[in-house]
Amino acid sequence: MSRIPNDTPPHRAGLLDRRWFLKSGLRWSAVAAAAPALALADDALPTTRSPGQPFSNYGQPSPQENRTIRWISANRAVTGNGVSWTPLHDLEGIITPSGLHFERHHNGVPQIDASQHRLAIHGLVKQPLGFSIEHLLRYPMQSRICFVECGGNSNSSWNAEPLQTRAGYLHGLASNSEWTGVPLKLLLDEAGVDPEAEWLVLEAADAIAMNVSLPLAKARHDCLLALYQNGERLRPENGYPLRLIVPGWEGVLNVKWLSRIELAREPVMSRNETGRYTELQPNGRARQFTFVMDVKSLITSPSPGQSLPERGLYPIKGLAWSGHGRIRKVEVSADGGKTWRSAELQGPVLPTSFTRFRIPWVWDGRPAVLQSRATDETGRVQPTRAALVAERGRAGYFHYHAIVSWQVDEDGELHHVYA
Ligand SMILES: Nc1nc2c(c(=O)[nH]1)N[C@H]1C(S)=C(S)[C@@H](COP(=O)(O)O)O[C@H]1N2
Ligand SMILES: [Mo]
Repeated sequence: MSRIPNDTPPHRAGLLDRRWFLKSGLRWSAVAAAAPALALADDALPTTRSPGQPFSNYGQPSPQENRTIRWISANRAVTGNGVSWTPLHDLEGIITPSGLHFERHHNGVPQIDASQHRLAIHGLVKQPLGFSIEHLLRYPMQSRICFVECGGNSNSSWNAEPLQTRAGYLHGLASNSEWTGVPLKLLLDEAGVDPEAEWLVLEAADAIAMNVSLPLAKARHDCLLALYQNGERLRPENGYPLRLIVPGWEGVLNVKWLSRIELAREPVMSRNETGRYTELQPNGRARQFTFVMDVKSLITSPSPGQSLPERGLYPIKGLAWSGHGRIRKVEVSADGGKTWRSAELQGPVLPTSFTRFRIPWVWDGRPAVLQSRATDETGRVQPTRAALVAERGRAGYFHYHAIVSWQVDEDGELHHVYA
C-alpha cells in the first residue's frame, strides 16, 4: 500500500487511467500483500511426484471449483416452470460454459430423440418443407457469438428494496455462447416465402408447445437454426437438438426444441406475447413486442458476496452488452456516479455479445459505491435506476437495464444498493 503515492494523479475516487498506470511504474505485485517475494529454489515450488489420474471421456471442472454453479429458482406449483441463473460473478472472459448457461423452462426439459425430431416450414410459402436433423446437418452453417437474455432478467431490481444476493443471481438470466447452425434465411428462401407473409409463428416440441411470433425481416436478417453450442451439440436444457437464435432480441423468441415455423400475415398473439412479456405503463398503454434487449452492464468483480481483504489496488471488471449492436464505451464510477472514468474494453468487441471491461482501482479503505455505465454504437446509454423507474413506473417487470450499484463498506464487504 505504501507504494501507491497519495497524490496519484488522474484520480477519480481511486480509478486509475490506464496509460498513466503503465507509465507510473506502479506494479500489481508491489501493491498486493498476497504476493510475497517468491522463493525460487526448485524444492520450494509445489509439484506432484506421484502418478496422475487416468483419462476421462468427458472432462469436468476441478472439484475445487464446485461452488461455481447455476442457482435454481423454480415455481414448485408448476412442474418444470422456472429459471436457473448463470453465476456471472465467478466467470471470466465472455463465453458462458455450456453447463452454466442460464435456463428458462416453461414446462421442463423434454427428452427428444434427435433421429425422430422434425422441423416443418409451412403456411404462406410456395413449397412446404420438412427437415430431419440429419438433413439439417448437411446444410451450410455459420457461427455467431451472441448473448441470450430473458426479458425478465434483473426483474428483482424493480423491487422497492435492493435484493441481497450474488451478481449472477440478480442479473444472470443472460449468457453468451458461440452458436453454430443453419441461417434461417436459407431455409425460408428454399420454401419460397409468399410476399404477403410478414410474421413467423414458431412452435416447440415441449409439453406446452411453446409458441411465439417473430417478424420476417429479423428472421431473414441474422437468425440461426442452431445445432451446436460452444463447439458441441446443444445441451438438452438449451434446446437439443434444434433451437432458434435471434441475436440481441428477447430470450423468449429463441425457441428451444423448435419443430414448426408457420409463415403468416399476423402475429399469433400467443400467451408469451400477450399475457406475458408485455407490460402496462404508467400512461395505461401496454408495451408489447419489445423485442430488442437494451444496452446494459454490471460489475462482476468486486461484487456482493466477495470482500476486499485490505486497502490497495484491485481490478474492477464486468460485462456489458446491447441488443442494438456493439458496445462502444463503458465508464466506471467509484463514488456513486459523481465522477466517471472509461474502462478498457477487452477484445473481442462483437455485436450483440457480452463485452468484458476492466479498470484498475485503488481502494482507500473508505466506503465507496461502484457503478458501471455502458454506451453502445447507436449512442444509447444505460439509464440510472431513477430514470428507468420514472419512465416505466412501478408496474415495470421486464427489460430492466439500469445502472447497477455495489456499496463497499469500511470492512471491505460488498452489498447491493440503489444509488
Ligand atoms: N420451447 C421452449 N422454448 C423456449 C422456452 C421454453 O420454455 N420452451 N423459454 C424461452 C425463454 S422465456 C427464454 S428466456 C429462453 C431461455 O433459453 P435458455 O434456457 O437456453 O437459456 O428460451 C426461450 N425458449
Ligand atoms: Mo425469458
